[in-house]
Amino acid sequence: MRVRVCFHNRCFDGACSAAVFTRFYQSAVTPQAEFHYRGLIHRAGQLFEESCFDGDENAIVDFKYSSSPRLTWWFDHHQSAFLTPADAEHFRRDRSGRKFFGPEFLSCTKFISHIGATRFNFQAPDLNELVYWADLIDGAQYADPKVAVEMRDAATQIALVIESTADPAFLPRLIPVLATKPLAEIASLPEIRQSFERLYTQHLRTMDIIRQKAELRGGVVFVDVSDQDFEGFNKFIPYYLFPEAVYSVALSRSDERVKIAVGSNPWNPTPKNANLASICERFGGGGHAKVAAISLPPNELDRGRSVAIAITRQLRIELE
Ligand SMILES: [Mn+2]
Repeated sequence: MRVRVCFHNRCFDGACSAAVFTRFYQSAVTPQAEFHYRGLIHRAGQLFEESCFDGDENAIVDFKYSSSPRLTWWFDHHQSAFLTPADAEHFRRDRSGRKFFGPEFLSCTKFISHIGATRFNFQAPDLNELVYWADLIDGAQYADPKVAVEMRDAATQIALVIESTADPAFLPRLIPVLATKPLAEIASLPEIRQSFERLYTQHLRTMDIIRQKAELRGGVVFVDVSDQDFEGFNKFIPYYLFPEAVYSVALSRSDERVKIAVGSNPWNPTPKNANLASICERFGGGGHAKVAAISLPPNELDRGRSVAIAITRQLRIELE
């Protein structure tokens, strides 16, 4: 039995979902299966090619639904799991008992382990640690920004490596390890250790730059790093450096886009009434009420900067 597992690429929850699904399948269906993993990314237009589903069984975890008749298992927890109303309808009509949607779950990893336990009598107490951390990381439920920014825990170190990998063979190699070994042991593997150290050095450098460039005023921290050669950065850095910040607005630029990231500080108790998704939608972006973003073409830096400044001003007024 050849099982193809497609998972959300470069995402801790995506990789952990594939690991938990593997153990679930071995326990609930057959231990004699051969697993093949493939990471999927969000992109415009068609998400899946039919050739993705080349197993005797084909699963998708932590990623959008596909109405392909070749898809036999599906687990997702994203609000936007269905690309079209036709896909949602196709799922609604499914009677296989093998496709599951849990938008109330913070992580797909926890969702798979929950469905496994409640419907298939699947138990794997050695995976509790993995499930716990996937929920914490994917749900951004950290007790304080130190856990997310200082990355002293094995899980957060592995997450940094997973999120930054450019090697398509890395996660297919790591998933069976996540499925069977404790996180501390995985974090100390030379391949993980070395990548983490390199990435963490970069992360510290990024933090220095943000510290120098950030402007905190009226409860909003504004960061313009568009002259730097890094695009995204750990979104908790501004709150780690500036706990008084209620909101953050960051302008960055890469070869692909100019990005304005807008977020709110989950550890600052000040009431937050702004809906950041609605604010970003006005400029062609979107997201969630508490974290949202706008992407512009890479040649529109000036417009990006004026949008970022306008949003910063609006949020400061909101807090007055
Ligand atoms: Mn997820």
